[in-house]
Amino acid sequence: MRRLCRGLTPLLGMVMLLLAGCSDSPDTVTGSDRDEKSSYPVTWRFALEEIEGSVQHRYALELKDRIESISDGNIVIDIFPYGSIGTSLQLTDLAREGSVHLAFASPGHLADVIPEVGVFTLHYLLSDDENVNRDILASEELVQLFREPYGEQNLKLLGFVPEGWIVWTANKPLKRPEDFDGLAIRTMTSEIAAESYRAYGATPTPTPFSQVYSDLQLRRIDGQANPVFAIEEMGFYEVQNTMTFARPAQFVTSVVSNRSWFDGLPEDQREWLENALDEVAPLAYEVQAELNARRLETIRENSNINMVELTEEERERFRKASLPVRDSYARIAGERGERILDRLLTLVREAEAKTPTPASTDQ
Ligand code: 6CS
Repeated sequence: MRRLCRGLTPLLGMVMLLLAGCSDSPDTVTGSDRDEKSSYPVTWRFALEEIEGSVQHRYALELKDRIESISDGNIVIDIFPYGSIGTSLQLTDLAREGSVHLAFASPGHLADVIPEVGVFTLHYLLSDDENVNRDILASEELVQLFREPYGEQNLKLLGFVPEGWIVWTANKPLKRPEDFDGLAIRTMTSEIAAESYRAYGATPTPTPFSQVYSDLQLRRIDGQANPVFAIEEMGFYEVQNTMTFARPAQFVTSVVSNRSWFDGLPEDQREWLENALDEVAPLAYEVQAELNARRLETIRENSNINMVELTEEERERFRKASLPVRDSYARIAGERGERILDRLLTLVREAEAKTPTPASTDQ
Protein backbone atom coordinates (compact mmCIF):
# COMPACT_ATOMS: atom_id res chain seq x y z
CA MET A 1 0.00 0.00 0.00
CA ARG A 2 2.77 2.44 0.84
CA ARG A 3 4.22 1.91 -2.61
CA LEU A 4 0.77 2.23 -4.14
CA CYS A 5 0.18 5.50 -2.33
CA ARG A 6 3.20 7.12 -3.87
CA GLY A 7 1.72 6.65 -7.31
CA LEU A 8 -1.74 7.58 -6.17
CA THR A 9 -2.04 11.30 -6.69
CA PRO A 10 -1.68 11.51 -10.49
CA LEU A 11 -4.33 8.82 -10.94
CA LEU A 12 -6.86 10.55 -8.76
CA GLY A 13 -7.98 13.22 -11.21
CA MET A 14 -8.72 10.59 -13.84
CA VAL A 15 -10.75 8.36 -11.53
CA MET A 16 -12.61 11.36 -10.12
CA LEU A 17 -13.65 12.30 -13.66
CA LEU A 18 -14.85 8.77 -14.34
CA LEU A 19 -16.84 8.70 -11.12
CA ALA A 20 -18.30 12.11 -11.73
CA GLY A 21 -19.66 10.64 -14.95
CA CYS A 22 -21.37 7.99 -12.82
CA SER A 23 -23.63 10.38 -11.00
CA ASP A 24 -26.40 10.04 -13.55
CA SER A 25 -25.87 6.38 -14.28
CA PRO A 26 -28.93 4.10 -14.22
CA ASP A 27 -27.85 2.54 -10.96
CA THR A 28 -28.17 5.84 -9.11
CA VAL A 29 -31.69 5.40 -7.85
CA THR A 30 -33.68 8.19 -6.33
CA GLY A 31 -36.93 7.61 -4.54
CA SER A 32 -39.02 9.33 -7.11
CA ASP A 33 -37.68 7.61 -10.21
CA ARG A 34 -37.14 4.08 -8.97
CA ASP A 35 -40.45 2.64 -10.11
CA GLU A 36 -40.56 4.22 -13.49
CA LYS A 37 -36.99 4.23 -14.71
CA SER A 38 -34.74 1.81 -12.96
CA SER A 39 -34.46 -1.86 -12.41
CA TYR A 40 -32.77 -3.85 -9.71
CA PRO A 41 -30.04 -4.44 -8.77
CA VAL A 42 -29.01 -0.92 -7.88
CA THR A 43 -25.53 -0.02 -6.72
CA TRP A 44 -24.62 2.19 -3.78
CA ARG A 45 -21.03 3.43 -3.95
CA PHE A 46 -19.27 3.71 -0.57
CA ALA A 47 -15.94 5.59 -0.45
CA LEU A 48 -13.42 5.04 2.35
CA GLU A 49 -10.58 7.17 3.68
CA GLU A 50 -8.71 4.05 4.74
CA ILE A 51 -7.27 0.99 3.02
CA GLU A 52 -8.53 -2.60 3.03
CA GLY A 53 -8.38 -4.21 6.46
CA SER A 54 -8.89 -0.90 8.28
CA VAL A 55 -11.65 0.04 10.74
CA GLN A 56 -13.53 1.85 7.97
CA HIS A 57 -13.18 -1.12 5.64
CA ARG A 58 -14.51 -3.56 8.23
CA TYR A 59 -17.41 -1.17 8.89
CA ALA A 60 -18.22 -0.98 5.18
CA LEU A 61 -18.11 -4.77 4.81
CA GLU A 62 -20.57 -5.19 7.71
CA LEU A 63 -22.92 -2.63 6.19
CA LYS A 64 -22.65 -4.24 2.77
CA ASP A 65 -23.49 -7.68 4.20
CA ARG A 66 -26.62 -6.41 5.88
CA ILE A 67 -27.94 -4.30 3.03
CA GLU A 68 -27.32 -6.93 0.37
CA SER A 69 -28.96 -9.60 2.45
CA ILE A 70 -32.05 -7.63 3.55
CA SER A 71 -32.59 -6.46 -0.05
CA ASP A 72 -32.16 -10.02 -1.42
CA GLY A 73 -29.26 -8.80 -3.48
CA ASN A 74 -31.30 -6.03 -5.08
CA ILE A 75 -28.97 -3.45 -3.62
CA VAL A 76 -25.27 -3.95 -4.13
CA ILE A 77 -22.70 -1.90 -2.21
CA ASP A 78 -19.49 -1.17 -4.09
CA ILE A 79 -16.71 -0.31 -1.66
CA PHE A 80 -13.91 2.03 -2.74
CA PRO A 81 -11.02 1.73 -0.26
CA TYR A 82 -8.54 4.60 0.09
CA GLY A 83 -6.27 4.79 -2.89
CA SER A 84 -8.96 3.97 -5.43
CA ILE A 85 -10.68 7.32 -5.82
CA GLY A 86 -9.20 10.18 -3.91
CA THR A 87 -8.00 12.00 -0.84
CA SER A 88 -10.41 12.57 2.04
CA LEU A 89 -11.50 15.97 0.80
CA GLN A 90 -12.00 14.67 -2.71
CA LEU A 91 -14.22 11.91 -1.31
CA THR A 92 -16.27 14.55 0.48
CA ASP A 93 -16.70 16.44 -2.79
CA LEU A 94 -17.81 13.25 -4.54
CA ALA A 95 -20.39 12.63 -1.80
CA ARG A 96 -21.64 16.23 -1.94
CA GLU A 97 -22.22 16.01 -5.67
CA GLY A 98 -23.71 12.49 -5.52
CA SER A 99 -21.07 10.54 -7.45
CA VAL A 100 -20.67 8.38 -4.36
CA HIS A 101 -23.68 7.69 -2.18
CA LEU A 102 -21.90 6.93 1.09
CA ALA A 103 -18.52 8.03 2.41
CA PHE A 104 -16.39 8.45 5.49
CA ALA A 105 -15.47 12.04 6.28
CA SER A 106 -13.04 12.63 9.15
CA PRO A 107 -13.29 15.95 11.01
CA GLY A 108 -9.55 16.60 10.74
CA HIS A 109 -10.03 17.06 7.00
CA LEU A 110 -13.73 17.94 6.87
CA ALA A 111 -13.48 20.93 9.23
CA ASP A 112 -12.44 23.25 6.41
CA VAL A 113 -15.82 22.47 4.79
CA ILE A 114 -17.88 22.14 8.00
CA PRO A 115 -16.00 24.15 10.67
CA GLU A 116 -18.25 22.95 13.53
CA VAL A 117 -17.02 19.38 13.17
CA GLY A 118 -13.49 20.55 14.03
CA VAL A 119 -14.56 20.18 17.67
CA PHE A 120 -13.39 16.56 17.41
CA THR A 121 -9.84 17.66 16.65
CA LEU A 122 -9.60 19.43 20.04
CA HIS A 123 -7.39 17.72 22.59
CA TYR A 124 -8.46 16.57 26.04
CA LEU A 125 -12.08 17.42 25.32
CA LEU A 126 -13.78 14.04 25.40
CA SER A 127 -13.52 11.72 28.37
CA ASP A 128 -10.64 9.49 29.40
CA ASP A 129 -13.29 6.86 29.71
CA GLU A 130 -13.83 5.22 26.34
CA ASN A 131 -17.31 4.00 27.28
CA VAL A 132 -18.42 7.54 28.00
CA ASN A 133 -17.13 8.63 24.60
CA ARG A 134 -18.70 5.67 22.84
CA ASP A 135 -22.13 6.49 24.27
CA ILE A 136 -21.92 10.20 23.53
CA LEU A 137 -20.72 9.62 19.99
CA ALA A 138 -23.53 7.14 19.37
CA SER A 139 -26.22 9.44 20.75
CA GLU A 140 -28.94 10.83 18.51
CA GLU A 141 -28.59 14.16 20.28
CA LEU A 142 -25.05 14.58 18.95
CA VAL A 143 -26.07 13.70 15.42
CA GLN A 144 -28.90 16.24 15.65
CA LEU A 145 -26.47 18.96 16.77
CA PHE A 146 -24.61 18.54 13.47
CA ARG A 147 -27.62 17.96 11.21
CA GLU A 148 -27.73 21.55 9.93
CA PRO A 149 -24.03 22.12 9.27
CA TYR A 150 -23.79 18.84 7.31
CA GLY A 151 -27.10 19.47 5.56
CA GLU A 152 -25.90 22.85 4.30
CA GLN A 153 -23.16 21.01 2.41
CA ASN A 154 -25.67 18.57 0.87
CA LEU A 155 -24.46 15.87 3.25
CA LYS A 156 -26.56 13.72 5.53
CA LEU A 157 -24.72 12.80 8.70
CA LEU A 158 -25.38 9.13 9.39
CA GLY A 159 -23.26 8.77 12.52
CA PHE A 160 -19.94 9.27 14.28
CA VAL A 161 -17.50 6.40 14.65
CA PRO A 162 -14.62 6.38 17.15
CA GLU A 163 -11.51 4.63 15.81
CA GLY A 164 -9.25 4.60 18.88
CA TRP A 165 -6.88 6.87 20.79
CA ILE A 166 -4.54 9.05 18.79
CA VAL A 167 -0.89 8.09 19.28
CA TRP A 168 2.02 10.37 18.35
CA THR A 169 4.97 9.02 16.43
CA ALA A 170 8.29 10.82 15.99
CA ASN A 171 12.00 10.14 16.24
CA LYS A 172 12.03 11.12 19.89
CA PRO A 173 9.64 10.87 22.86
CA LEU A 174 7.10 13.70 23.15
CA LYS A 175 6.68 13.96 26.90
CA ARG A 176 6.25 17.68 27.35
CA PRO A 177 4.72 20.39 25.15
CA GLU A 178 8.28 21.80 24.75
CA ASP A 179 9.27 18.57 23.00
CA PHE A 180 7.09 19.74 20.12
CA ASP A 181 9.10 22.95 19.72
CA GLY A 182 9.75 23.35 16.02
CA LEU A 183 8.70 19.75 15.31
CA ALA A 184 7.26 19.43 11.81
CA ILE A 185 4.25 17.35 12.70
CA ARG A 186 1.96 16.13 9.99
CA THR A 187 -1.63 17.07 10.66
CA MET A 188 -4.83 16.38 8.82
CA THR A 189 -5.55 19.13 6.35
CA SER A 190 -7.93 21.53 8.16
CA GLU A 191 -6.87 24.76 9.84
CA ILE A 192 -8.22 23.73 13.24
CA ALA A 193 -6.36 20.37 13.16
CA ALA A 194 -3.13 22.34 12.83
CA GLU A 195 -4.03 24.66 15.72
CA SER A 196 -3.94 21.80 18.23
CA TYR A 197 -0.24 21.25 17.55
CA ARG A 198 0.65 24.91 17.11
CA ALA A 199 -0.46 25.28 20.75
CA TYR A 200 2.40 22.96 21.76
CA GLY A 201 4.94 24.96 19.74
CA ALA A 202 5.05 22.57 16.77
CA THR A 203 5.20 23.48 13.11
CA PRO A 204 2.05 21.79 11.79
CA THR A 205 2.35 20.41 8.29
CA PRO A 206 -1.06 19.54 6.82
CA THR A 207 -0.62 16.56 4.49
CA PRO A 208 -2.94 14.05 2.79
CA PHE A 209 -2.88 10.59 4.36
CA SER A 210 -1.36 8.93 1.28
CA GLN A 211 1.72 11.13 1.47
CA VAL A 212 2.60 10.65 5.13
CA TYR A 213 4.80 7.55 4.81
CA SER A 214 7.04 8.99 2.13
CA ASP A 215 7.25 12.40 3.82
CA LEU A 216 8.37 10.71 7.05
CA GLN A 217 10.86 8.60 5.14
CA LEU A 218 12.27 11.63 3.34
CA ARG A 219 12.35 13.59 6.62
CA ARG A 220 10.11 16.27 5.14
CA ILE A 221 8.10 15.84 8.35
CA ASP A 222 9.25 14.73 11.80
CA GLY A 223 6.14 13.07 13.20
CA GLN A 224 2.45 12.33 12.83
CA ALA A 225 -0.62 11.41 14.87
CA ASN A 226 -2.99 8.48 14.29
CA PRO A 227 -4.58 5.49 16.02
CA VAL A 228 -2.42 2.37 16.37
CA PHE A 229 -4.23 0.36 13.69
CA ALA A 230 -3.43 3.05 11.11
CA ILE A 231 0.19 3.40 12.25
CA GLU A 232 0.56 -0.31 11.61
CA GLU A 233 -1.30 -0.66 8.32
CA MET A 234 0.28 2.45 6.78
CA GLY A 235 3.73 1.36 7.99
CA PHE A 236 4.50 4.64 9.83
CA TYR A 237 6.23 2.69 12.59
CA GLU A 238 8.82 1.54 10.05
CA VAL A 239 10.06 5.10 9.57
CA GLN A 240 9.77 6.45 13.13
CA ASN A 241 11.55 5.36 16.29
CA THR A 242 9.13 6.36 19.09
CA MET A 243 5.42 6.07 19.77
CA THR A 244 4.13 8.37 22.53
CA PHE A 245 0.85 7.44 24.21
CA ALA A 246 -0.63 10.70 25.52
CA ARG A 247 -4.29 9.97 24.71
CA PRO A 248 -4.93 13.54 23.53
CA ALA A 249 -8.13 12.57 21.70
CA GLN A 250 -10.10 9.76 20.18
CA PHE A 251 -9.81 9.61 16.43
CA VAL A 252 -13.42 10.31 15.45
CA THR A 253 -14.77 9.95 11.95
CA SER A 254 -18.22 10.50 10.47
CA VAL A 255 -20.27 8.43 8.03
CA VAL A 256 -22.13 10.55 5.51
CA SER A 257 -24.33 10.19 2.49
CA ASN A 258 -25.34 12.55 -0.24
CA ARG A 259 -28.28 14.36 1.29
CA SER A 260 -30.49 14.62 -1.80
CA TRP A 261 -29.93 10.95 -2.52
CA PHE A 262 -30.80 9.99 1.05
CA ASP A 263 -33.91 12.18 1.09
CA GLY A 264 -35.06 10.60 -2.17
CA LEU A 265 -34.63 6.99 -1.09
CA PRO A 266 -37.81 4.93 -1.13
CA GLU A 267 -39.05 4.24 2.39
CA ASP A 268 -38.04 0.58 2.44
CA GLN A 269 -34.48 1.33 1.35
CA ARG A 270 -34.09 4.15 3.83
CA GLU A 271 -35.32 1.90 6.61
CA TRP A 272 -32.88 -0.84 5.59
CA LEU A 273 -30.05 1.64 5.62
CA GLU A 274 -31.00 3.12 9.00
CA ASN A 275 -31.41 -0.31 10.58
CA ALA A 276 -28.11 -1.53 9.17
CA LEU A 277 -26.33 1.58 10.46
CA ASP A 278 -27.80 1.00 13.93
CA GLU A 279 -26.53 -2.58 13.92
CA VAL A 280 -23.08 -1.76 12.62
CA ALA A 281 -22.30 1.07 15.08
CA PRO A 282 -21.68 -1.13 18.16
CA LEU A 283 -19.80 -3.67 16.05
CA ALA A 284 -17.51 -0.95 14.73
CA TYR A 285 -16.65 -0.05 18.29
CA GLU A 286 -15.60 -3.65 18.98
CA VAL A 287 -13.68 -3.82 15.72
CA GLN A 288 -11.57 -0.73 16.49
CA ALA A 289 -10.76 -2.04 19.99
CA GLU A 290 -9.71 -5.40 18.62
CA LEU A 291 -7.71 -4.00 15.68
CA ASN A 292 -5.89 -1.43 17.81
CA ALA A 293 -4.90 -4.07 20.39
CA ARG A 294 -3.85 -6.68 17.85
CA ARG A 295 -1.85 -4.29 15.71
CA LEU A 296 0.03 -2.95 18.69
CA GLU A 297 1.30 -6.50 19.10
CA THR A 298 2.21 -6.66 15.41
CA ILE A 299 4.23 -3.45 15.75
CA ARG A 300 5.99 -4.88 18.81
CA GLU A 301 6.80 -8.11 16.97
CA ASN A 302 8.04 -6.38 13.81
CA SER A 303 10.08 -3.52 15.22
CA ASN A 304 12.14 -2.20 18.11
CA ILE A 305 10.14 1.00 18.27
CA ASN A 306 10.30 2.77 21.60
CA MET A 307 6.89 3.01 23.33
CA VAL A 308 6.41 5.82 25.83
CA GLU A 309 3.32 6.03 28.02
CA LEU A 310 2.77 9.45 29.61
CA THR A 311 1.95 9.77 33.30
CA GLU A 312 -1.18 11.64 34.36
CA GLU A 313 1.02 14.57 35.37
CA GLU A 314 2.60 14.71 31.94
CA ARG A 315 -0.78 14.48 30.27
CA GLU A 316 -2.04 17.32 32.46
CA ARG A 317 0.64 19.65 31.05
CA PHE A 318 -0.57 18.91 27.52
CA ARG A 319 -4.18 19.35 28.57
CA LYS A 320 -3.43 22.83 29.96
CA ALA A 321 -1.46 23.79 26.85
CA SER A 322 -4.36 22.63 24.67
CA LEU A 323 -7.07 24.78 26.28
CA PRO A 324 -6.52 28.00 24.24
CA VAL A 325 -7.26 26.01 21.09
CA ARG A 326 -10.90 25.97 22.17
CA ASP A 327 -10.92 29.76 21.59
CA SER A 328 -9.45 29.27 18.13
CA TYR A 329 -12.19 26.73 17.46
CA ALA A 330 -14.87 29.20 18.60
CA ARG A 331 -13.38 31.86 16.32
CA ILE A 332 -13.32 29.50 13.33
CA ALA A 333 -16.61 27.68 13.94
CA GLY A 334 -18.62 30.68 15.13
CA GLU A 335 -21.64 30.72 17.41
CA ARG A 336 -23.06 27.43 16.29
CA GLY A 337 -19.70 25.79 16.90
CA GLU A 338 -19.45 27.34 20.33
CA ARG A 339 -22.85 25.96 21.25
CA ILE A 340 -21.77 22.50 20.11
CA LEU A 341 -18.56 22.74 22.14
CA ASP A 342 -20.45 23.77 25.28
CA ARG A 343 -23.00 21.01 24.86
CA LEU A 344 -20.30 18.41 24.28
CA LEU A 345 -18.48 19.48 27.44
CA THR A 346 -21.73 19.21 29.37
CA LEU A 347 -22.50 15.78 27.95
CA VAL A 348 -19.05 14.56 28.99
CA ARG A 349 -19.34 16.04 32.45
CA GLU A 350 -22.79 14.58 33.01
CA ALA A 351 -21.85 11.14 31.71
CA GLU A 352 -18.68 11.03 33.81
CA ALA A 353 -20.64 12.01 36.90
CA LYS A 354 -22.85 8.96 36.35
CA THR A 355 -19.91 6.64 35.75
CA PRO A 356 -18.37 4.83 38.69
CA THR A 357 -14.78 5.22 37.43
CA PRO A 358 -11.96 7.52 38.55
CA ALA A 359 -11.86 9.13 35.08
CA SER A 360 -12.55 12.84 35.28
CA THR A 361 -11.13 15.70 33.25
CA ASP A 362 -12.13 18.71 35.31
CA GLN A 363 -12.98 20.99 32.41
O1 6CS B 1 -4.68 10.67 9.23
C1 6CS B 1 -5.52 10.59 8.33
O2 6CS B 1 -5.58 11.42 7.43
C2 6CS B 1 -6.46 9.39 8.30
N1 6CS B 1 -6.38 8.64 9.50
C3 6CS B 1 -7.28 7.71 9.76
C4 6CS B 1 -7.14 6.82 10.92
N2 6CS B 1 -8.37 7.59 9.01
C5 6CS B 1 -8.68 8.42 7.87
C6 6CS B 1 -7.86 9.70 7.86
O3 6CS B 1 -7.88 10.32 6.64
